[in-house]
Amino acid sequence: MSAKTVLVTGAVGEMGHQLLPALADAGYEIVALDLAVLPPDLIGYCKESVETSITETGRVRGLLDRHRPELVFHLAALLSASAERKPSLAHKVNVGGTVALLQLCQEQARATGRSIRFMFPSSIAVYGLPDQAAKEQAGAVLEHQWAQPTGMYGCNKLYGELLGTYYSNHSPHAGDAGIDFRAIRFPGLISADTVPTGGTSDYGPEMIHAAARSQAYSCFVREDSRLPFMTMPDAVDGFMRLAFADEAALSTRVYNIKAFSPTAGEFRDKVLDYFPQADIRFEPVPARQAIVDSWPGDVDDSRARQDWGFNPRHDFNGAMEEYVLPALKKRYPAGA
Ligand code: AKB
Repeated sequence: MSAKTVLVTGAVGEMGHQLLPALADAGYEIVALDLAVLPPDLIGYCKESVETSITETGRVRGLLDRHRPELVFHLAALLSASAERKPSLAHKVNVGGTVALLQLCQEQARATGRSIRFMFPSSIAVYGLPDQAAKEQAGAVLEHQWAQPTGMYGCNKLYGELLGTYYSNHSPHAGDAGIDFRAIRFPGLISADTVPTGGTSDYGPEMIHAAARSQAYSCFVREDSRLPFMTMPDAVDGFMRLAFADEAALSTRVYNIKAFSPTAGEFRDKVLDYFPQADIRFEPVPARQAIVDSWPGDVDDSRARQDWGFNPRHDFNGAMEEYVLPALKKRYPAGA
């Protein structure tokens, strides 16, 4: 049993591409699980990777039994847009997979006498603002406000938060080692290395990547639609910082974080600053617009800053100048 083993579920997703190198740099041996085959650039970080669904509890148990991880990053999930298209599958994966993994982790903690730190990527999707007026009036939403999701993904993630908090507070027998659950409600994430799929906040990164590839882009939300965002490096840095924070410093198990909150029109303007020829049109898709309108235009992340020193590197300008553009010029040398 390795002294420092981490299990990453959904390792092939957008966050996994940034998280696996960060965990390797932190000295962890990585066990990865995903439906998809791990690509060559990630497989080298792993001591074992398994192509399976998180709902295959027997295979997940086998991974845990073989490696006894002390840390889990549970990324496997269907995102918001996919969850609206396949609500039953979303519930099965996002809730069923999470419950099963929490139970397996609790069993392992009891058997080994060693607690497991369980990192859970929640989402701004857990918030539900009833209309545009309420969204504008709410401003930067605190963790205890407006947690009334209207989408399947938001319902799944809110229940995941509640379950993880329950398992952190309840061991089968008093004094047993158990689960140390910690969650972040991630905003829209901008990765220069991958293009998102299945999310509602995807319009931000999609717009940037389309411009870098000299492709026309039809934005599926209105120009005035506003959401909180951050870059993927800041998101992973924040997740790692929370994972290694002293438990005594945490005033809650669920935190907001973000870096900037532009409108889709401000995304367009920023993209045109760097890609003046970009062809960007706004053609709202009602079902996707409804989700964005129910999510907060901004979140208050003062608790994360106060409890464990969250401090993103990239503001909106920095996101483009320091992170996205240099990476896109390498990724799309012809178009960028
Ligand atoms: C989505 O758009 O579904 C995700 C999220 C904000 O959780 N990127």
